[in-house]
Amino acid sequence: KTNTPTTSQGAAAVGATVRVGLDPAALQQGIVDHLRYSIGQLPALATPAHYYRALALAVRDRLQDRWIRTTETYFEQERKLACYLSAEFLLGPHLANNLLNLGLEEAARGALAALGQDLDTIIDCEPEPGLGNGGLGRLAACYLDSLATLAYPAVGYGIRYEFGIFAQQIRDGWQIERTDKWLHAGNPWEIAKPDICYEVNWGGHTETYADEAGLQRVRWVPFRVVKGLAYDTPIQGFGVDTCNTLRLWSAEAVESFDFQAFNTGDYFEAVEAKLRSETVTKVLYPNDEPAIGKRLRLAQQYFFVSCSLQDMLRILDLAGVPVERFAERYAVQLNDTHPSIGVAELMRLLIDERHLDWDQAWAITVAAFGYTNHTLLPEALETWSLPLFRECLPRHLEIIFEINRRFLDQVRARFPGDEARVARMSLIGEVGDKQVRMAHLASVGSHAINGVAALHTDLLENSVLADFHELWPERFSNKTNGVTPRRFLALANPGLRALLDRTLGTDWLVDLTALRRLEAHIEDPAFRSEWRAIKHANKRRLADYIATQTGVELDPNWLFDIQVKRIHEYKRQHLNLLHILTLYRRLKADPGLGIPPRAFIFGGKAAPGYFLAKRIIKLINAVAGTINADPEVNERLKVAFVPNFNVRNAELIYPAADLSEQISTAGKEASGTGNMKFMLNGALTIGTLDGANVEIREQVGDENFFLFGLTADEVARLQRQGYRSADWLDSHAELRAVLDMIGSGHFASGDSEVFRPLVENLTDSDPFLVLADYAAYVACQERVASAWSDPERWTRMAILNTARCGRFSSDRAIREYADEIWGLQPVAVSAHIA
Ligand code: 8GP
Repeated sequence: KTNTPTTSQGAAAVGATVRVGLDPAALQQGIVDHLRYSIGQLPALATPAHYYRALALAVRDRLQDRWIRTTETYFEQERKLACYLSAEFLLGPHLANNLLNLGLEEAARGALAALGQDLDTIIDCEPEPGLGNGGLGRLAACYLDSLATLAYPAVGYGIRYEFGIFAQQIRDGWQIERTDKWLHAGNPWEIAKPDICYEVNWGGHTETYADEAGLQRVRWVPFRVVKGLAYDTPIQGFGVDTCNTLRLWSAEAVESFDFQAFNTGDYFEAVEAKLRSETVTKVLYPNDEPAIGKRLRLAQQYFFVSCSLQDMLRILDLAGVPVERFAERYAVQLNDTHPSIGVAELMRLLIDERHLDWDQAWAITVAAFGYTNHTLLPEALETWSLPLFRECLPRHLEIIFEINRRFLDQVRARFPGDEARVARMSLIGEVGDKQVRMAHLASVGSHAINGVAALHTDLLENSVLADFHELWPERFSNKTNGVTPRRFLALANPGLRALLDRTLGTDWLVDLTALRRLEAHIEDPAFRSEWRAIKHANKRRLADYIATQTGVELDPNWLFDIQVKRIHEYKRQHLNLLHILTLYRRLKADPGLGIPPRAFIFGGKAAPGYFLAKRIIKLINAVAGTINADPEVNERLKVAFVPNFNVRNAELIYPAADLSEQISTAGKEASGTGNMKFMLNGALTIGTLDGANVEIREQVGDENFFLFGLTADEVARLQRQGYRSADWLDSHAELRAVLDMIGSGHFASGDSEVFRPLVENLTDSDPFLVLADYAAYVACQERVASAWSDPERWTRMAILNTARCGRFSSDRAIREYADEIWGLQPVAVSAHIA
């Protein structure tokens, strides 16, 4: 074969159609080519992991034209762009999701089959990008999916952590953390963009100088400079050509050697400085709620926010748009306070680097930013000690002082003489050591502030941000969370997806309210029995997974009662345990007791430094060990702890649930999103009036929701009056007996020490009112048992849960953000793909 220019052009042209063709033959060719040219693997020796990478690359090729066309369209049409700033994106595996969104599932299955491979095995080879802790990070991922599906111009900006959330192992009942080396075998989904790179300063001091026009300006002389490099991941919408970008920043040293140090002979100091720079994006902080106030965490936040804002300014320059129009072109959403340093950074960029005056810069900043709050827990509200902040970000502290001076003047003008209010609202807290209050910075610097469920927004307006609400009521609104039905129904529950498609058509995938039409089938016994068969198969699938992971065998005919989420006292996994132990004691006392058999399934990670949360995991496993091995009870009760709860196994867990445990202390869970994923898959909820549970109950009807417990108002009142957990103990012999049993070492081979801190926490202080809600919870679980004993009734209720979950689609939530906060219009993208 001669290698003349004509033949190689011809080959390129043929190659091009092969690269983008959506039929099985083209995809097969793509896989074979990548195996050979990108991976260099002999077909005879290729493992499923090799096929995974080859298929992923072939799928990415098929995203590429849409991706480029999408970027081009936004640029040409000069449209406003939503920039979602988040320190976490808990994406979960990409392959299956991209196949679904591109309509390529069957083609991929066929192409692999022709190569003697099985698609499901290949999908299982993908390491999970776990760049988030829990709710907030997963919400960001659902929102990216909806933004692309609804054709909104948007970019996600975040951090490319080299190590994501730790992998959890259970050893002897204890949580063990293992580093998550998700990039170990490379990441076929991302494209490095080494030319998109910014310098980020750190530390040092500021100086004033006069510019050419004699104007006084400020210069920041940093102690250190780090480079941020862009890595882009395509976010393909479902059933559209829109393919948006997730841009994650990775830190690099500016120079690989500090030559000064090198010349003076301190080679190790030079290399160490390089390592320090690159440490910035090394690892995700594994804390779910509490803020930690660590320097490296501030460095991460500032690093990714600075890169992102510099990127926005560069794109504006490329488009020839004057910087004065920044807020017409960008809506910048702060996913909690982690990116809130952006308020001061945009001011710095506009004033120090673009030479705008203060008022102009401030008007742009406030118009551009929106702030979403995700928690009311006081320990989660971010503050930075003033000395630390000054040392790291000296210029930003000056800017924050000036923002504060002007802001407090406004407060004084509005509320003359109210110095207590001024102190409460200040961006600088003066209680104890001085701190910078990031929620205040975010609130002052944003034109829109929102909570994530109706109750949460209400509480936000009346407690944590009450003063701000009084000053600017028009800035506040609620945006109840939502979840993507593509991943959490279509991908997670193929059986139900097929039934829905057959019964309703496929529009539910992009209009979740279409599920309402299921109600017409609720009285059809054949439909109900099909529904039950699907649930049964999902339970079988989960039982198999649990058996291989833990050795615990579960019977799919039992009630699957599931609580999966981060382990936290306010989420009250221990309340769930108290119920299990109540049943255990009752059964031991009366082996003939008529209770329906139940499998209690838990999953979730504890922050590595959270002592009580780790004890709760140990207790769950200890109880599981005792109960599962006891023939007197193990035909009615079993307990399993699924290790390493993550997006991948979540997709097995939600569809298998009969009962969803949403039992947080009222007023503590901002929204919850797991509650929505369970509902979507036809689980019934047992829950308190907390977070989005309130709205779930409204939608599904109170007769289809198991409600118990104190309300947020009652909780607050009780705590004001001085809650004494001992009072609850005195009146409940059964509760006392259960606590004594835990304390006695019954589940720990007689060791009475290991669970003492947990028991004493409940008997002495019980900060989350577990004991106060115990009796109501146990009584409510009896109503669950009685409903379960009528399978036809239960099935009707389950169908209604799915039918009425339309409100909880992330598509609905994103439309609300776009219309009410961002002023964003969808932009149709046409990829012109042959
Ligand atoms: C969570 C809330 O706890 C949860 O109720 C809500 O559904 C979710 O955010 C999404 O809005 N908060 C966090 O995940 C959180 O604060 N994480 C911080 C560690 C980042």
